[in-house]
Parts: sequence; structure tokens; C-alpha cells
Amino acid sequence: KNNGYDAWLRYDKVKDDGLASQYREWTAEIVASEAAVEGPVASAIKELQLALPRLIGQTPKLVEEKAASKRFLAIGTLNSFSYVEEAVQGPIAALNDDEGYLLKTITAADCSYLVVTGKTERAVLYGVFHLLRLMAQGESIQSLQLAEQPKYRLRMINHWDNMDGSIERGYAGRSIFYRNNELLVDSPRIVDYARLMASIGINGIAINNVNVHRAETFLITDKLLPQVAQFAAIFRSYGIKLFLSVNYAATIELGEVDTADPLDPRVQEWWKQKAEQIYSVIPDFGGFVVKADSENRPGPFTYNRDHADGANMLGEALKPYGGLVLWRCFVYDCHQDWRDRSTDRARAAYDHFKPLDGRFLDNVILQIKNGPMDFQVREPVSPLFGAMPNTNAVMEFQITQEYTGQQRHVCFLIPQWKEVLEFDTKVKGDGSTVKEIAAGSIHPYAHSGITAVTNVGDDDNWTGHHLAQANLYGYGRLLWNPELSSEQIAEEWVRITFPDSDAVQQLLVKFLLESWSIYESYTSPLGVGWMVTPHYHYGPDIDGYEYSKWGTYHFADHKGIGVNRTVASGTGYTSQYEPEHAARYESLETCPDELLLFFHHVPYTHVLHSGKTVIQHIYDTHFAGVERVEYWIERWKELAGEVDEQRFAHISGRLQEQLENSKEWRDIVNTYFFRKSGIADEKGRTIY
Ligand code: GCW
Repeated sequence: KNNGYDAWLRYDKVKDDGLASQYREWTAEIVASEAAVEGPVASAIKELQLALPRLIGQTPKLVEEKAASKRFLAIGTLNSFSYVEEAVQGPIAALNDDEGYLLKTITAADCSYLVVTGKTERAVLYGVFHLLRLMAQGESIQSLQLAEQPKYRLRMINHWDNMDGSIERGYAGRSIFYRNNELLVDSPRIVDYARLMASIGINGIAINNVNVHRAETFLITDKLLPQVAQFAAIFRSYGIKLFLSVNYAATIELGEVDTADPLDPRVQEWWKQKAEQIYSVIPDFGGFVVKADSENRPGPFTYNRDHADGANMLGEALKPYGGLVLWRCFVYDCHQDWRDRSTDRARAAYDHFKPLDGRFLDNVILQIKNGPMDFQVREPVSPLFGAMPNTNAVMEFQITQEYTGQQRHVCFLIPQWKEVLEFDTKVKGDGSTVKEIAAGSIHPYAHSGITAVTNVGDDDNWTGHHLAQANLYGYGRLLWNPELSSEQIAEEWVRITFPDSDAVQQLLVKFLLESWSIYESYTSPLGVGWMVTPHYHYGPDIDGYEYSKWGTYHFADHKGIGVNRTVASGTGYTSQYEPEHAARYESLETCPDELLLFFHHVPYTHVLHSGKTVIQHIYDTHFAGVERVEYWIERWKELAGEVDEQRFAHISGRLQEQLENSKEWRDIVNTYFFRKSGIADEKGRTIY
């Protein structure tokens, strides 16, 4: 149990006797007429049957019609009840969403009951998970009146899993879906994974890497589709649609058509038949995720066609079935000459896609990374997001900690994502936040939402670091309700995951909330990014990418550092923002400190708004970052005995590794800039 496998679905025994007996009273009998039919309601009942014995040591009695007890739980879609309708219809009607649910205590003449209901089975499942979350946190369920619906329609997860079992940028073991080019259809983990995902409201999962290599190209063929369909069936019973990443050049790769030209009728016909074939085995198939003309993947450019041509060809094929195309905008020149100062990778997505606005079909959605570069610890928000009013969009986050410590370091990413969501793009005046754009409330998108690259693998605890589970949990919760604060999300997660100790809960919340800023402080400074070991992206290598083809440079010399992205004298990237932001980033006076080196090349002696010089800021933050890691390790040690030994030891071990690695970062970054600049640390600390 303490290997972390249950994650936030532990359902540890409720300690408070009063609450436990309250829960027992309300859940002794469960009325659920839909329990027998396979589907999300049945899954919800199963979850209750698993959870309640653990939480309160009582197995609920299932009944089909109205219960005999004076208090009971009633679970089902609105239509499944004959007797509760009036009391719930009003609040349910007020939910404009078929995923919204109601938890309501109803007092009738002869009994009181708690009803969990919604318009669809999926809504009921979400409602039951909410109820269980309340119990796991020790909240009273006596008089509930709770109606909730998700902010985002698409709440997706992307896996970068390969069929050989490896995971691109995976830091938690091997794939839970594949091994040796076979699908693990009998693995019990798949159901548990679906439970975890449904419990945080995820409704779409793409099960393979966006880099679709040869083996995965076959996922859409007779050979493998029946097995993919088995995964889809498990997902379906948890309200989740399965998506696949597809190889843009599948026609060629599979040897069926000798071109992948999107305007060639043979290619179009091939994909239409492919769609028909997929939907014949997976009737609720979600659609395709596509990485095309990106990092050496094939795409329409080969045929002098553009992204709209490519995406629409697939969109046409999926349209009759309601399928979606998630077309990624991570398109840039990955064969850049580092000597060429005019090409700016940050500009690429906007330059490629913005001119295509209005040309994409209704079931095509552009998938845009949160920053213009690549999931760095700090980046400005992508100027492409919101810039195409006539094109559906989803925001792409990265839960897997590729550039944020690879699940060896603690880096709670919810605060980062919240900053992105709260960013007011101004595309339609004040209030045009990313949060609202992704919800489709600024531009009238047909489809929108949020997706993210997940951090799970087959490690016992799914995420490598126990504390990295908080990112996965928080991701789902944030998508359901982005008004939740980072603190609320962290608190919720610790209370469910470490229910035994207040001291542990208090410490972990504080640590999690500070962890992103700690990681930022000892890694690359002031938004400049990178400085990581090439390819692996763990640990420092200041010049690792400096003379490479990847377009990721810091341009440090003996006088200064940073990338000049101004219109006045740099790459002109700032002009991709709305005028207010463009002006703010363009000017040294108004550019925020944390992004200074993303937008400007400045001397080491440049004085920040904080009052420090750039070089002193680098030294100070790097020393401070390591000190904070040391501080939290000391605090954590004080909790010995408060946490089960297994998790205590695991977390202690990872913290030690974080400390060692943060010292490498500190000393290498500080030494590098000391040697480059020749400027001594004001405080005379050790620099090598
Ligand atoms: O962040 C980069 C990663 C690649 C990844 C790519 C992408 C799947 O280093 O591993 O490839 O982004 O998002 O396509």
C-alpha cells in the first residue's frame, strides 16, 4: 500500500469516529438501478464497493429501487430515478454541460438520501469520485448541495510511450501499455490507470508517442486495432475516449500508397477507409494526434502543401464519425546554423500557423505548447495561443518533468500552469486570458481545452517520485476548475495521499508551493532557458546546446548574456504579442525580471528591478536555491516516524539526489559566469 500504487485513491481508514459513523449511515445502502450495465455508473459503483470497506470498514448493500433505510445513497443518471427528479431537476438543468454533476442531500417524508446524479453516466462517475474525495479528506457529507461542471471540454493526456516499452521523456519506468512491441491488454494496471484518470476528470487519452515510429504506425492496422480496441473498452467504462498519435506518412510507411501528399485523392481515400475501419472497432474513437513537419517527422511540407492541407485531409476522414484531429504546432527549424542570428526558434510556431487562420476544418484543433520554445522552467506564454480566432486550439502542458528535474527533483508545476492560464493575452481586450481562450469563451471555438504530456510509467508509484503524483493529480483538478488555487490543490492532494499526519501535510504543501521557484533559482537564470545536458536534459551543461542546430542559445560572452528578441535590434519576436505586451517585453524598463534574458541581451552589470545586477542575481539565486533544498531536507528529516517508512525513505533518497544535482547546477552555473564575466561575488562565496 505504501509503495504508492494507489496514489490518491488510497482510501485509508477514516480516523474520526464521528465521521466514520456518519459515512456508514449514509452509505450502508446504495440505490443504483444502472449498476448492472457495463459503463461509467457501474464503474462508479465498483469504486464505492472498493473504497467504502477501506474507508469505513463497511460493505455497502446495493439495491435497485428505493432503499429500506432511513438514510441512503442514490447513484445514477437523472433518468434512472423515479422519485428524486423534482428535487434535482432544477440544479441539474442549471448545469450547461453533460459532464456536470450534483451531490445533494434530500429530505423526504420518510427518509433522507444523498443523491449523486448528472445528465450522463460520466457525470455520475465524476460525482462519485467527488464524494469519495470528500470522505478521504474527512469532510462531512451530512448536508451536501454541490453542483459542479468542468471548465474545459477536452481534458486530455498524451503519452509519449513507444511500443518497445520505452517512454520518450519518461522518468517513471517503462510503458504501462506496451512491452516488446506488444500491447499489454491483460495488464491490471490499465483499469487502475483509467480509475486514476477518471477520478481527476480526464476524458481523452492518446496512448502513443507523437513521434510515431515504424511499430506504432501499425496501431491503426488490422494487426493491432483489435487490441487497441480492448484498451478503448476499458477507457470507455471510465468515460475516457482513446486517441492515437498517427504517422503522417502512414500511407508510405505501410506500403499502401507511394505518397503522403494530402491533396492526392488516393491518400485522402486511404485515410477515409482507415477511419471507417477504426470506427468499426472503436465506435467512440477520439481521433488523431499529429506531429508533422516537426523534428524530422514527415508532413505536408514534403509536397509543398501546408499544415492546413495536411490537417484537413485527416479531418475530412474523421468527420463522419465525430473524430478530432489534434495537430501540433511544435514546428521549427531543428537544423539551424548557430551562426545564423536571424532565425529565432521562438518565432516559428506563430510564423507557420498564424497565416493559416480560418483554413482549418471544424474538427481540427491546433495543439500549442504553453511556451514558444519547449517546456522550459520559465518561458513567456506562446503568442500563438489566442492569435487565431477562427481556429480551434488546445493548450499543451508538460507534466513529465523533462526540463524540470525529471521526477528526481521536486517541482510542483501547478503554479507554473496557473500563471500561463491567468496570462491576459489581450487578443480581444482585457480579460482575454489563456484560461478563457482555452475554454472557448473568447473565440467561439467548436473544440478546445487542455492537454498535457503525462509523467506515468510502470514504476510502482506511477510517477517515479511520490511527490510527482501531485502534478498529475493537480493537472486534472486544474482542468476541472482553474479557479482552484495552487495551495488548495496541493492541500487536497496531501490530505488524501498522506492522511495520517497534519505535520506532513503542512510541510508538503509549503514545500510543493515553493518547489518550482527553488528549481528555477538553481538552474538557468532569468528566463534564458536550456543550459542542460544535450539530449538527456538532466543536469547542467551551459554550452551544451550553444553551438548546436537546435536553435536554443544563450549568447553569453564576457560582457553579457541573453537573446535579443526585440523589434528594435533583435529577432522581432516581441511583435507577435498584442501591442501592450509587445511594448512591455520590448523595453528593458518594463520587461519582467524573470523573463529578461528571454527577450534581451544585457551586460552582466545590468541592474534588475530587484535592484541587483544580473551577475549578482545569478550568484545569489544559485546559492539560495541549494540552501532551500538543504532547508527542506532538514524539515523532512524531522518527520521521520510521521510517514510510513517506505515512502519516507523513498522521498528522502530523491531529496538527496536533488541536493547533489542542485549543487552541480549551482557550481557549474556560477563558475561559468564568474569565468566569463570576471566579476566577483559581492559576498565572496566559493566559486570555482
Ligand atoms: O521537448 C521536446 C522533447 C522531445 C519531444 C518533442 C515534442 C516527443 O525533447 O522528446 O518529442 O519536444 O514535443 O514533440
